[in-house]
Amino acid sequence: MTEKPRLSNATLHHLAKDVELPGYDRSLVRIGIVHLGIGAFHRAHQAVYTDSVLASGDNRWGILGVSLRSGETREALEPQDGLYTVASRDGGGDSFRVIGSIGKVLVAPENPEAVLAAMADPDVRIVSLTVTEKGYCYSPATASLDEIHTDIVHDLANSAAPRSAIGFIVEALARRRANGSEPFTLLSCDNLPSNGETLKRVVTRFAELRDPALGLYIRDNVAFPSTMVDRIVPATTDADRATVAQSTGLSDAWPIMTEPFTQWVVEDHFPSGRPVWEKYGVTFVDNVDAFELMKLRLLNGSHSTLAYLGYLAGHETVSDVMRAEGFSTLIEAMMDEEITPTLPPLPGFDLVAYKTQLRERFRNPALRHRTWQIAMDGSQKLPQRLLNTIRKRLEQKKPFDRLALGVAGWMRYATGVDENGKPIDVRDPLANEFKQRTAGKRKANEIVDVYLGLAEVFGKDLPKSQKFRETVCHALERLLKDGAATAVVLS
Ligand code: CS2
Repeated sequence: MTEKPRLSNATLHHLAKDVELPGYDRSLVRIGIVHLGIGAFHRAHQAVYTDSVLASGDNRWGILGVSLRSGETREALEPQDGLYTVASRDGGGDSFRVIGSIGKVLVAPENPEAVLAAMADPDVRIVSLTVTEKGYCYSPATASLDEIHTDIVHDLANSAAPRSAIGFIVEALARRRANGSEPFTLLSCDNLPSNGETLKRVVTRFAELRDPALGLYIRDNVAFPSTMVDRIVPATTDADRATVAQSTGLSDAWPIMTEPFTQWVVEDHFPSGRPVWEKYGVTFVDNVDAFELMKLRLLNGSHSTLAYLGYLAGHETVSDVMRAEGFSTLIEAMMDEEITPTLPPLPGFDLVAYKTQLRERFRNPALRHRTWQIAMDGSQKLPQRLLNTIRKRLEQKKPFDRLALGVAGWMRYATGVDENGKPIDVRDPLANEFKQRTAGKRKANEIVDVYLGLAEVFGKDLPKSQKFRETVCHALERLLKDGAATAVVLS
């Protein structure tokens, strides 16, 4: 195969005819949004909606992306003038769209001052975030700032050269306040319940620790709308790069592979203005909580369960897991019998169709979404995906055996050794802790006790619940005795 020219402003005319293009003059676009955490998810989701707004002629909402860790995204996108391809795939085929909404990418550790200067620019009206659960530097069980987190300790002592998203936000807001410019609106797009409120809690606390007056100013003057975001975005592979080059005619160092489905529900509280995202499919509501709980519990709760049990049963991708015996039945019963009765009502919303569609999305044969990818950071994900649902079931005095099997699957996975005795590459801020604490433990009750000692994950209540302990122990016993594949079939 001959090497295709690289995607850039100058090569757009080489693109295959059916590729959708940013149909606007990119040189006229001004930066109005700074996005922290410019990973694949943002580029598959918010940046696509914003591209449509720019194409409508409103050029105030260009995005400046910030990587808080490595320079990989900048290295991929800079030679491409910020352009990249989004491939939407399902069994019916692929469609390709080149997105132009990202104007520039900064790498925070290289030049924190440049990031702060961008965030302090009065033209910037929104700072959005996809920094993953651990980027909030909080304790997952309580969702309040982890005041002894190394990045938080560092940022409190070095306000002009922060490392964490929280440190950047507070310093930028302090500068805007000192300059007399309006604060920006903060838009959390991570999978956390009441993500706006959570962000407000950690940001305000951090500011208060710096200066109580700044904490009060932020509490009273900055908007933190909550959002529910949804699109499944597997990590890009070299095979994906080859498909994109072949199909579009241009090579792209970091295209995004995703599904056709996309959803964004946002609380409409943007005192400094916002793009007309509603024209392009975004739903604006007064309160997003019911949508967020529905998505976190049904989609992400099922996803994590499929990931841990599926990985242990030897499956590489979610669609492989959905095809294996017993998994689809398990997930359907878990959704209908154990999760749905915990959800607040959403009048007029067709929950049955939503759940059917979710399972179809998990089955999408064109997406290679690895169980290992979803299994990452379980300690940060479990509370909102499975444990809060279980809390509700305990309150209702109803069974939760399938949810408990998901939790036991995580415990088994996080020991770091698979069912064939091979090591698992567990990615989690607490990975070493799991390994050390579970080493040499063989019995289900001993392993469960070790995990229940992690108050930052299980809180203070669950370890005290006899019912919780027993149900998880029973599930883990089955996993240890029969293996995940059989335990799922028998569940
Ligand atoms: C997944 C999510 O990786 C994970 O943990 O469950 O990223 C999921 O694909 C998205 O939330 C879908 O919107």
